[in-house]
Amino acid sequence: MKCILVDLLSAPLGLPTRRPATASLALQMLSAYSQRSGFQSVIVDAYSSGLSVEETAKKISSVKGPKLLGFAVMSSHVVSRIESVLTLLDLHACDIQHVTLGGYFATFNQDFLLQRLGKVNSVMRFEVDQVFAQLVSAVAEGYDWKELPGIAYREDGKVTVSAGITYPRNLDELPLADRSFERPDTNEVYIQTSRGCYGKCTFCLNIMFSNQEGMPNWRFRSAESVVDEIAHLAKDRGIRKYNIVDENFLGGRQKDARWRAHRIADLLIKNNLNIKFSISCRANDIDSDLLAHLRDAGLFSILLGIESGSSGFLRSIKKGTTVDTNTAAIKMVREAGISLSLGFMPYRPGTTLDSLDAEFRFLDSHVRGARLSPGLSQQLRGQLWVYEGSPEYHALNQKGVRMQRDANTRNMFRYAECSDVVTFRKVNNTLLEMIEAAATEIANLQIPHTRRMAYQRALDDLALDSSLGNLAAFHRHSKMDQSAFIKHARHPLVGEVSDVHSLAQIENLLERHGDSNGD
Ligand code: B12
Ligand code: SF4
Repeated sequence: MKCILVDLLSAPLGLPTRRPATASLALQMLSAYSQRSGFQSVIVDAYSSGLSVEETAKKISSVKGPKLLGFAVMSSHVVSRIESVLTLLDLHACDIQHVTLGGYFATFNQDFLLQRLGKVNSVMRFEVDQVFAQLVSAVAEGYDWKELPGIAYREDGKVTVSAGITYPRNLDELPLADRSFERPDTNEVYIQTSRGCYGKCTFCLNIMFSNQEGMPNWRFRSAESVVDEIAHLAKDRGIRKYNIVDENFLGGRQKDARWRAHRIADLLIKNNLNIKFSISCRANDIDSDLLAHLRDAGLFSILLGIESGSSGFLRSIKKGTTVDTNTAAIKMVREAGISLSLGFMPYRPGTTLDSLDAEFRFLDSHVRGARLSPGLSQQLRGQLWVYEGSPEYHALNQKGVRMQRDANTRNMFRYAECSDVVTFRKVNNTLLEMIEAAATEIANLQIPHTRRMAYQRALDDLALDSSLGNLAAFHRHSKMDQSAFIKHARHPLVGEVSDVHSLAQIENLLERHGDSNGD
């Protein structure tokens, strides 16, 4: 029995998603586990290689012998593609004996998926590392896979979910990701060093996924295991850039978590690996010493869930940080010369023009001129997504906020917004999207890095200035004539960006408006 694991090309959700550097880490980990259990596996990485539905189906059918076919379902966007691939495949002729799905979206939407995709036999929920290998073995040997924990399937016309969830407690016991299907020229990979988070943010899907009763809410690999994997990839394959996918790399302020982070830095430096890596963490967990140590070991970018400049909102989402902690963290990251990525959501239930103004001003005061990745326009249009079943979803329900299932994403809910905000947002986001399009063009320019950074900062300033300017204009016009605002909202420079058709024009434009200052 072979397993074929497929990651399909997906369309982005509101935010631009570049094609990933490599195949899904989840599939690489499942592949490694099934190989350890004695099964061969093949990863069809349609997403990062840009394969069409037809090419994907062709590749699947070219694998010989009895097979179990698995699709990664990270978001709803791949569902119609999975449907198309399955329509093209004659499962019987291809000797595919079982089709399964797994991943974030699959975990919370088993009923929808099993009802819509008739050729799918099962949905594997939550972290299924060991259970996936057990499914492959059950299908190969013909024993009852429906007894496996956390598996959903159709029975008597209904969707049934088997009891239990098995989570790996000790991540060092998991086999290392199978990277044999990565393109040989890959210079950037995803890597996981921990799972879960001790936070209690009411909107967070990650903790609904990774934190289960009876399990520590943050599980981690040892520093030695992490650095051994990196050392192997750096020395044998020359890979220089590592995107650490952990929700919370630092894991908290307790001794063992901090010790691990320092130890990872020590080992990276001692091994002289000369790599770069990015992390996500909470603002209240960083300090200057740790940041400097990690930076010296190669840390180049941090994603901080700042979310807002309003203490009331931070309290309401149970962020567990204050505005002061957040601003101190931003300052430390800037001073350390590390690139900053912000989780920020000015648009949320209850947003008003005044709250937007306060949020934009927060960005103006604390991140203008910072080395941001991605650019500021994404923070200026950030939105709180309400996931079905999250504490935020229940809280809004209790408050009687009107919510509606989002047809596109399915497990997210839209909430009523004030009409002024809806109008403002529509116009301002259009302008911000134009800026993002210009930023994408600049990212592809063959120019020195420092020049690219200067351009990026100029666009960030532009995004901020336009948003603040538009908001002020909207305040002036909204009561009188909203259509006048829509017509006049264009910041002159943004108007120019939208007319830009060539890269040379972008260069000229930004030069005329000056490179930005900043750190
Ligand atoms: C890295 C990442 C990406 C990368 C993926 C690169 C790649 N080649 O895989 C990029 C940037 C491309 C990306 C894109 C998107 N992402 Co993303 N991403 C992540 C992130 C940070 C890590 C995922 C990861 O690798 N985890 C490590 C692996 C080992 O864990 P895992 O994926 O959970 O896999 C386990 C199980 O889920 C299961 N499993 C997973 N796949 C499969 C498949 C089968 C067959 C089986 C049986 C089991 C199984 O087994 C694995 C082992 O236990 C997560 C957040 C997080 N910290 O987890 C968000 C996250 C998964 N992404 C999310 C979203 C929304 C998106 C986008 C829609 C964003 C966009 N703007 O377009 C797209 C959709 C992509 C798609 N194909 O559908 C959401 C999903 C929310 C939801 N759907 O309910 C998350 C949770 C972030 C968030 N909190 O909002 N993403
Ligand atoms: S800090 Fe991040 S990962 Fe942790 S609970 Fe909050 S949103 Fe989720």
